[in-house]
Amino acid sequence: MSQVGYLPNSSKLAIVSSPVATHFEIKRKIDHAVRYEGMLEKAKKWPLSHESNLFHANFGDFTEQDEFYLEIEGIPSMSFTIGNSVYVEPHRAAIKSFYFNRSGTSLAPAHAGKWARPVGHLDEEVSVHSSATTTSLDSYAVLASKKGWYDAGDYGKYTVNSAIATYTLLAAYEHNPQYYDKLITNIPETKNDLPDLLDEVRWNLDWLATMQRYDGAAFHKLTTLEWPGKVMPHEDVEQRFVIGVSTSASLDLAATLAVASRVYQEHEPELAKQWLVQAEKAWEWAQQNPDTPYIQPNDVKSGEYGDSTFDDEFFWATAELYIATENPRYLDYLSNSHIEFTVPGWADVETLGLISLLTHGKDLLPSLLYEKWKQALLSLADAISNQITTSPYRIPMEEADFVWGSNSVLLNKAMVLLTARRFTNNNKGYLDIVHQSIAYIFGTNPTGFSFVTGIGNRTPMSPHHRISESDSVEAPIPGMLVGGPHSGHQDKCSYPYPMPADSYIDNWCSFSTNEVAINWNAPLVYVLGELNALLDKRK
Ligand code: 9MR
Repeated sequence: MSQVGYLPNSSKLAIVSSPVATHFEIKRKIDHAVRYEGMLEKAKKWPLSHESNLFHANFGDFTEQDEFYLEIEGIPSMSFTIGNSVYVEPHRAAIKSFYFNRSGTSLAPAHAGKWARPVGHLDEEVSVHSSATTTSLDSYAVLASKKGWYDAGDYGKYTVNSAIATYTLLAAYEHNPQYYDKLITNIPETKNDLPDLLDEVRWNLDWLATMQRYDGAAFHKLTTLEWPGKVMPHEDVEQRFVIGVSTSASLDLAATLAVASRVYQEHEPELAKQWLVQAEKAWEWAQQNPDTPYIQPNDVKSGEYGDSTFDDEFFWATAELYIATENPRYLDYLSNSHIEFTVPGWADVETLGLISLLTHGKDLLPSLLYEKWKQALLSLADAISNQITTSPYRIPMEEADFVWGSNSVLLNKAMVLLTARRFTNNNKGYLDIVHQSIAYIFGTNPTGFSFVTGIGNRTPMSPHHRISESDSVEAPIPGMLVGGPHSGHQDKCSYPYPMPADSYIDNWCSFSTNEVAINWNAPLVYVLGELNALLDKRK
């Protein structure tokens, strides 16, 4: 069951294994009155999980709002809530987790409670690694590259991953500004004029803007040479470096700063202008250097975010720059592109550009092109929708989706469905799949875990997250989505259930299933925010 509960008008499915009974009852917690009854239905076997005897208790048409429990003979009863605000706190916590992962600042008890901590990684004097030097910028140079969010369980700051995470949060804002204008997350900037989500994202944009070399290229990442120890930020005092430059980082920086220039235009016009200049400079650099992959130097151990195809980054950056400038040279490029649109991920970003073009481009694009791209988004959404029949959980997840960070694959699919919903009358179909996907994330999955720290009654307690592991607080930082099941087992931990959808353990050891990352949390924010905002509009 979903451990956070269900929206009244959403699909609702409990999945139970090997019941002796044939029917189920839903009882109200306060007086044990039976409020709903139904027959259990045999669910198909999922080849990606060991569970073989699964049954559905489908109560989608039960819309009463209260606290309930599901009762099935021979199985411990399961409590749940139905209410319009079940996603409000999870959503706020998912945003707040970015604050908890800020680099270069102390967190005060007033904002961080028991997770208050001293400042670490000021990054006022970062070295330039030999992989990023030029004749004008040698390895004796030091740069300031302050602020930003830690990428994940490590303390690195990576341009490529930061870009998609930042875009996704800005898209959340752009698609529902009225909703986010009111949303308070209790951060140091809460009292200023900017909405809290934009304050949070600004923390990372200020850093991202420093990741541009004087010639326009973007540094690929900022990390230590080795992985940091299992220590708090202020205890990790190894020298940090900007490392490598790449076509992907440069175009991702271009795209993200172009998006930022339109979102912050009204609040910060000067900054918006500067970001746009930087974005065009990064795009120019990529034109001159269209095939510069990041190659991990021998003395560097931190994450790679390596990529070798850049058509998608070109499409994304060009789309955002066209929206920002309306310069026909960008439109020429887009009109001649034959790119295929896929589920977004850090290495596949063309669909982010598509979403922006459809959201902002109606009056900027020739109508034929606009229609063609609209159809492309709907085709992608329909292809995703067709995948739900493969699993008893009715989620669009196939074997190839169980990669490192599988939970984010599902949420990025949900984000595609929610954006497609805006351009079609298919309201119910896409939404049902999104609700099922959220229920999977919050516990309706073969592991029985809600995959978000602190949200639910069985949640990750030992995520691969250095702060949570090395502070003295038992509970991890709340609101963080773990990567989720997959059978790569790169960490060589011991997995009792090795099949792809079962392969998850709640252990620090498991960096391939139990790490957290900003690009995984961002679509969680997007999806919960969109569902909350839809309800808000109906009030
Ligand atoms: O999310 C990344 C995943 O797609 C890759 O398969 C994996 C191995 O290269 O790396 C993941 O990203 C990690 C990054 O390299 C360093 N910070 C932690 C990230 C999450 O595990």
